[in-house]
Amino acid sequence: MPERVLLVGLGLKSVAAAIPASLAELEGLALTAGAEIVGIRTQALPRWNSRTLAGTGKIEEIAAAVREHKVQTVIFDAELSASQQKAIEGTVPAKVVDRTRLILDIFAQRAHTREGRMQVELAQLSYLLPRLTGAWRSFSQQVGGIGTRGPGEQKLEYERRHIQRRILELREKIESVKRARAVRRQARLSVPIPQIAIIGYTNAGKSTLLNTLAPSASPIYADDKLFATLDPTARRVKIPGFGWAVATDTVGFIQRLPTTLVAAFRSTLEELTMADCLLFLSGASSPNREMQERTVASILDEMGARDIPLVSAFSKADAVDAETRRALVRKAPLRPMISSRTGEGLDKLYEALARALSERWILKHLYLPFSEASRLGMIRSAAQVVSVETESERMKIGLRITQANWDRLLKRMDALPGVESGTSTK
Ligand SMILES: Nc1nc2c(ncn2[C@@H]2O[C@H](COP(=O)(O)OP(=O)(O)O)[C@@H](O)[C@H]2O)c(=O)[nH]1
Ligand SMILES: [Mg+2]
Repeated sequence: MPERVLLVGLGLKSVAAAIPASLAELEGLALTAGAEIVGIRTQALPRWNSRTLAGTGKIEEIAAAVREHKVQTVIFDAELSASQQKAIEGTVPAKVVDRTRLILDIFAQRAHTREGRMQVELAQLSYLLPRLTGAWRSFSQQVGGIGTRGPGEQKLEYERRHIQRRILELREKIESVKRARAVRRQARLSVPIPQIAIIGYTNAGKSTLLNTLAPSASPIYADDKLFATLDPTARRVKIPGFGWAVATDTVGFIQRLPTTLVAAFRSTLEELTMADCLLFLSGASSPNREMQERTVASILDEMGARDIPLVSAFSKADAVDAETRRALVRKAPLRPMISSRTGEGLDKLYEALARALSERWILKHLYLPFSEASRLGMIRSAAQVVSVETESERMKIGLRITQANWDRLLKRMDALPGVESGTSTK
């Protein structure tokens, strides 16, 4: 059962125009965290109320909405201090979560690597430390759900000094994990199927696209050990003109990412550095698109993901007006303009993905005598078998494989009698 959530958008009157865009992002984040949004309240204030951030009347209105709609959690599109949260929870009979805590919750759900989990725990504990008040504990620990998940959760019982010790310990461990990262990347080279990471800002349409490309709800090869460590959002996608790939839905970029969460965000996103291809979606009609594109490019650079083939696409083509569309096409004529809703442009997207993946995943073939047919299993663990033809005494096996895997495979096959190999063009 999704958690019943009320969103609260707040801002100063002087910048009230920014409230809706920020709220739209908060909504996307809340949905990602598993919320059912049952209401939204906003307030543009002449000045902040230092006790409860929103005005007293607004807090009472929120409390009434909470009772009426059986709201479990109220998410504020703002940062709340411990005392503000306590004061609000004094009037509003629900768990009160601020923006940072919501984002931390998503990171906790999405961090799969060891470093990612530790970075998120570190950020959670750093968030928690100044908020270790009676009110925070009693409320949040009892109810659970959004804002309380992840590795930090079981640590809440620790006293302040235990948390401080754990923070130091995490900092040290993260350093040593970082040093081991290169080794991990090496290990991934042997995976026999290419990986596509879908990246983009929250609400760009990443999850919807993944569902469109791979409509079955089942994740890839449920029983295949090779994929046991993969992100649970990974899906097998058939790319016409190429073959199979695995696409994953990465944690979304966030427009107003609190600086305290930058490290946790980066490490949660880290997995994309192991992808064979990045698929970058940006909403065709998104007002901040250019700024977002620059931010993504610079973060990819910093993460050392520059050499990974990048396919960019404009999403939600069905929702863009004709004039904006013309301008986008003029600016980036080769970039697919796609819609998960209407299916527009998906053929162009497949073509672009096939081209990008073929850079690393090349076509090769092997002739294998029937007497060596038992080697097929080994071949499949290093390559994608795209065709098998039989000739008189042997099979011609067409493969999609990385150069590194090919070299490794040949070393193991070369000693076998009757094996021949070659590069295919088509
Ligand atoms: N009009 C339109 N809306 C879309 C399309 N794809 C996704 N959306 C909507 O955009 C919102 C965000 O989509 P989602 O896939 O959750 O974005 P994510 O945060 O990048 O995973 C949802 O309300 C979707 O229904 C599309 O092709 N056209
Ligand atoms: Mg999503």
